Amino acid sequence: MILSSLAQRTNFAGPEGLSITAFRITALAGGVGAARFLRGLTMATRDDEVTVIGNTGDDSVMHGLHISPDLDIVSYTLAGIVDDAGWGISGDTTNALEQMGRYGIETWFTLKDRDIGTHMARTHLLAEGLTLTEVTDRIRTSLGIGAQIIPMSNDPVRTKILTAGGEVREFQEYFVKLRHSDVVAGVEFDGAATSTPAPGVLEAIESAEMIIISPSNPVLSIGPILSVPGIRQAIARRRDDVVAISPIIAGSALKGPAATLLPVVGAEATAAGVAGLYRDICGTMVLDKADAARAEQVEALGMKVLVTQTIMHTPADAKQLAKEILDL
Ligand code: FO1
Repeated sequence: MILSSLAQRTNFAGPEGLSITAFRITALAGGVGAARFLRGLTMATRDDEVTVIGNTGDDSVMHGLHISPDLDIVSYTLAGIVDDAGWGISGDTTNALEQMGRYGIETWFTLKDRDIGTHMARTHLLAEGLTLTEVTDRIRTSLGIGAQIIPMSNDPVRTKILTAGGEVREFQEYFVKLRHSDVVAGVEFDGAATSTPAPGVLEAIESAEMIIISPSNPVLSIGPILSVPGIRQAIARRRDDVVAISPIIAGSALKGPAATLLPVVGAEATAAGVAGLYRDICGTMVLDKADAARAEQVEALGMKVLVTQTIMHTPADAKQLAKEILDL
């Protein structure tokens, strides 16, 4: 059975007096795909029952500012202020960046004005001695978000891309500047070996009724979270209560380089390949209808399978997907 204890659920009066059952859910999340799913999840259950463990492998210092792209993407999305691009703030302007460009400074990473405010605040608070956990919580509460959002670690873990040409790239250089055009020979998580999970991460995994691995890039987004010593082991102990949504549909990712990176870590570029990477930590895989024929292959790995529509065109689609997962 997927849910460890029905007794842990709490009932509360929802809109129009409906009684809704809330679940304590912990979700592992990367950027845009995860955030869209999480918006649906917080609509399908109570947002204060959701804890998000966010990837910080993409973090970077740009122009002296500490950027945490995946934490911000999740925060802006759950706050309802995210831009249509999936990152940044809707309606934001580029005055500061244009001014920097006049001084000959590289502007390939589009930091817009209000978004810069977030990065200035984060950098300022970190310099004052707050941890990334505390800063992320300040941003989340200030934006009126009910879900908990915690970084995977307060220690610097940085994703590095090793190219077939022998270069080592910073993540955002590979992802944004070069539009993930490199042939990738390997992916490393610098600092992971000596990092520790941020406060609350292991507790959120241990106490959740269900743990969801969002439809994020398994190599670049979920990989760094699992590289923090102790996290993968803690999730493996909850395997029966873990559900992962494949970000690969019919052999392709909706966004980003997930399909080309799976073979780099020895996995097939299919939903079954994703399942293979998660087989030790995940009891149930959610496949898109387009991959129904892969269900048997995934079941052969000892996993249960839910086949449904996983493409989220609208928040209502995301809510429906979340509801089907909660109904498991
Ligand atoms: N993604 C882009 O494709 N181009 C950008 O210029 C860009 C700027 C940016 C600024 C702040 C931020 O928080 C995110 C930003 N992203 C941008 C998204 C980000 O690079 C990636 O989507 C994530 O790192 C991968 O999840």
